[in-house]
Amino acid sequence: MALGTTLTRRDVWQIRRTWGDLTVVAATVATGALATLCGCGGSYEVIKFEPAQAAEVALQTYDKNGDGKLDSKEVVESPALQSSLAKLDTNRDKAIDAGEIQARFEAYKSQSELVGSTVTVTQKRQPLMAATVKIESEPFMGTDLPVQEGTSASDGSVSLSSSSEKMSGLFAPGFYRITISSTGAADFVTGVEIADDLPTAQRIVVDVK
Ligand SMILES: [Ca+2]
Ligand SMILES: [Ca+2]
Repeated sequence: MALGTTLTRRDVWQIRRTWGDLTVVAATVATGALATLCGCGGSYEVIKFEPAQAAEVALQTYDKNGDGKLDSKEVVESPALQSSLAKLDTNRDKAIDAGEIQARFEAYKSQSELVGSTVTVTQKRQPLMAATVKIESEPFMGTDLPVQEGTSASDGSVSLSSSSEKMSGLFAPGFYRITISSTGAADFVTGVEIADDLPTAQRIVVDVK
């Protein structure tokens, strides 16, 4: 089925349709947030992608000097990887290699299939109203995940909606690019890794410069 259609208890959530070496897993909806937003509950099947392939695509995309790792200059092209460099860099060589990216995608396998995240926009630490927010998966995660968008309220909070209504505010674990647009200012772009084991990524606060 296509994303965006009405989900029923037995529907297959085909988050990944075109990625190679697809693995189908049965996922139990674990988060209360998801159950609430769906008005449902129970089990879904989620198609996940192959961690090694996501890592390989990331390297192919950003490793301009071909040394097999992404240094601080190369990751500028991927705001989410840039924001996660220190955390991903487990061997402390100040760069991200395919194995380090793959390890994160492997870790998601034991985490929730979808993670609920909220976004608040501030400017100089004060709530920024009427800013538009777009959150999209980084290209190495494929093109099937829906874009999430919203506009900040007077308290800076953003109610996200997605082309797949049932996924509004819910994210497959991974790396996301956030673009904030507000009147009279250039777009502000940043990135985030969203995952179960990153509580701060579930309450994203973007302070626009
Ligand atoms: Ca490199
Ligand atoms: Ca490293």
